[in-house]
Amino acid sequence: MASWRGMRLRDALRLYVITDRALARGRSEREIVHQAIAGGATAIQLRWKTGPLSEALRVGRELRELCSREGVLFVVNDRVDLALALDADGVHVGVSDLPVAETRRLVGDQVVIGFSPETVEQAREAEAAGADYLGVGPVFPTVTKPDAGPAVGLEHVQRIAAAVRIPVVGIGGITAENAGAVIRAGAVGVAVISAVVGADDVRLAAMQLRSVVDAARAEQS
Ligand code: 3NM
Repeated sequence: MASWRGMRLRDALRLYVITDRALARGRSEREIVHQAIAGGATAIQLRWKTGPLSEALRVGRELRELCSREGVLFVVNDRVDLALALDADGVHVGVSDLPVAETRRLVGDQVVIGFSPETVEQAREAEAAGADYLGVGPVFPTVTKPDAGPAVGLEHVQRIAAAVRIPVVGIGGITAENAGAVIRAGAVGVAVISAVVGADDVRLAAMQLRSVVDAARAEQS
């Protein structure tokens, strides 16, 4: 598979669904991701915060296979080692992970690097260091990531999107009701956990979000 870096990344970031075992109500990551892709998810992120890495590797292999089969971008959160072991398409790092430049040195020039900046300055630095996209949030209040801090709002998405050339996705508290506003603020897509992973019907939730994002993107172009 050719690298996802470059122009096709903008389309791959439209609906970015992040796994969370605690919100899945007993459903496996594989089941959630299968349904999310069926509903139109364009990117999947394995987010593994607790539990043995051997289990992350097992689950990651399942998701890697599903994403490859469906032509969906597969990203690993935080862990460069896990991303490499899984032959992931991308790795997503934050301000307390390995810096973007070191991550780029480790993963080579084919792997997509996502970064979560807190400031416009960090966004510019990450772009210069080789990040391919930025995750900006929490756009709206969220209880899913207690340490994410207060909501930064749509204006912050707008400021960062205007300051860089790489694509931006909004994250945090995003639902089908507010996703259009995130796109209109300059994001190419939305990253969600609870709106999809926590939904009764994961496929339907993904379909609804995807159609809102696509409609808002069509308005912008
Ligand atoms: N990162 P939900 S907010 C994983 O602001 C994550 O960087 C955030 O979950 C950030 O869609 C967040 O349920 C949680 O609000 C997103």
